[in-house]
Amino acid sequence: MTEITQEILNGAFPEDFLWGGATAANQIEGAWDEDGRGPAISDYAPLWDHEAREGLDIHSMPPLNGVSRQSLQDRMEHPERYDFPKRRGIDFYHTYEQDLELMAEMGFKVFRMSISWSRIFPNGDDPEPNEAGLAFYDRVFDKCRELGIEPMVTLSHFDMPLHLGMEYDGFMSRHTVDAFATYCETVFKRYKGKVKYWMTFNEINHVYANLCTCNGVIWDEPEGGGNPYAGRWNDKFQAAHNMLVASAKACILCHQIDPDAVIGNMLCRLENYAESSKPEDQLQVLFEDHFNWFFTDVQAFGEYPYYIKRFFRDYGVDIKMEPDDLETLKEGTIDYVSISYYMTYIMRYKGKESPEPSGSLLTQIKNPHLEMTEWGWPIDPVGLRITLNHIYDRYHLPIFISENGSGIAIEPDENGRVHDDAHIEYMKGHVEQMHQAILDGVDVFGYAWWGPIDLVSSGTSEMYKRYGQIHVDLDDYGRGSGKRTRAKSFHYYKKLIGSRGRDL
Ligand code: BGP
Repeated sequence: MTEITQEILNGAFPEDFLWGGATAANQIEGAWDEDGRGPAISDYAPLWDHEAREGLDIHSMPPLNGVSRQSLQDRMEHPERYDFPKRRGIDFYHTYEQDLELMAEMGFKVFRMSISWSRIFPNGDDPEPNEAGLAFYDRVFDKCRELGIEPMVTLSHFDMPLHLGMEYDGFMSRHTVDAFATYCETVFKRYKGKVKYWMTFNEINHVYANLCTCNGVIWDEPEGGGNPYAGRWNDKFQAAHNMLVASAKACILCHQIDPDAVIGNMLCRLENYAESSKPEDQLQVLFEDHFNWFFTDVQAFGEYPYYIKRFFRDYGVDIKMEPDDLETLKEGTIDYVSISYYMTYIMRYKGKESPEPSGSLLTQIKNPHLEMTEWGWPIDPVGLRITLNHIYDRYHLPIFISENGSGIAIEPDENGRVHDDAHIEYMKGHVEQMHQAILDGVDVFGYAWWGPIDLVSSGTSEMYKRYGQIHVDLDDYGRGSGKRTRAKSFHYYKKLIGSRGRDL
């Protein structure tokens, strides 16, 4: 619980506040087949090329990273037809020292990153871990510690060993739950004392609805084409249940192995507004909220919430559980809540008495009061304050903002300078509102900007969608020197951290 001191009343953030940035292995590391790493599904995420994107209605994009078995097989058999930027990342596997030094120069207290599961277990379920993979993360954590940066580690961030997807349908199978638990046990033991903050599945609510690379569920395309992910609520919630059990097992193991460590969830937080004051629009907000809260409710309270039962009944969802699953969920609750927050959403009544989640994470209805990013994401700093209050009110757990930021298309000018004012504006607005939430009494203990160093977009595999305070000279096709440049926002964030948030 944050004590509201005079300093905080005067605009400062708590002294031990964790300022920093967030990344994911599959978006930065590259070195996809080095040192014994096994292939991951994310290695096969192709690039959305610009021309296709120009004429594209952003709302009609297929599910994030969703792959059918046929398209995955095509990618594996014909790699020459595709470009796979996630295989290259930004070469962090080789540049991590220099990159972390730049983050330390900005004053980072925390660096959120993920472990690539297939570096540790190349097939996901090998009898022994891969020592070279384990050693890589030792080097990264040691470097973080040397620089005074706390590593915060996501166990699974849109990433799954290919073998578990192809052979077991990922988290549709309990085999994957066991494999995940073994992987967690291995890394908790190995990095005990080096890593204090863990989190389980990145944006678990995102993963289940859109079935992306993280849960490994790969489905056949329906006869005559179409979206293999549409409907299928029973399968989706079966995989979701298995992931929730896997997440709870990770929490239990973490607490057993390292009592000094803490472990959280990661929720893609959707703050929903009603389009009008019509009661039905408010009802739609309630429905959507339930789907957004659902995963965190299970992870924080250790049980299935009341409202999901109606959805299960109406949509014929009948989850198969192992005898001790409910106990595992009860025992394996989280220590803190972590969220990604990018935007808010407008809800209009869909005319159904029973809720069905939209399955889309892009807002369908434009909010006339908000500006949008170049990628059509509404910018809503006040929404962050509202959302932090809602979360704290519901869970009474400390909150870490594990992602916030805005992607912009920006390149250095002729003098090599990167004038990314839009990043600064975005950060300023959100940090201001985060401070208001702290004054409201919300226990927020850290803030990680998404992509402090430019990285490959998870949604589109572009480099062109840049978030970084550190610009990386690489284009979507991996062309460029890879040179790192301090953008204008680098100096801004450094001043902000140095002044404990006072110098906005
Ligand atoms: C979140 C993911 C991140 C990240 C971010 C920005 O959903 O957890 O991995 O990529 O969104 O999205 P994008 O890369 O599509 O701009």
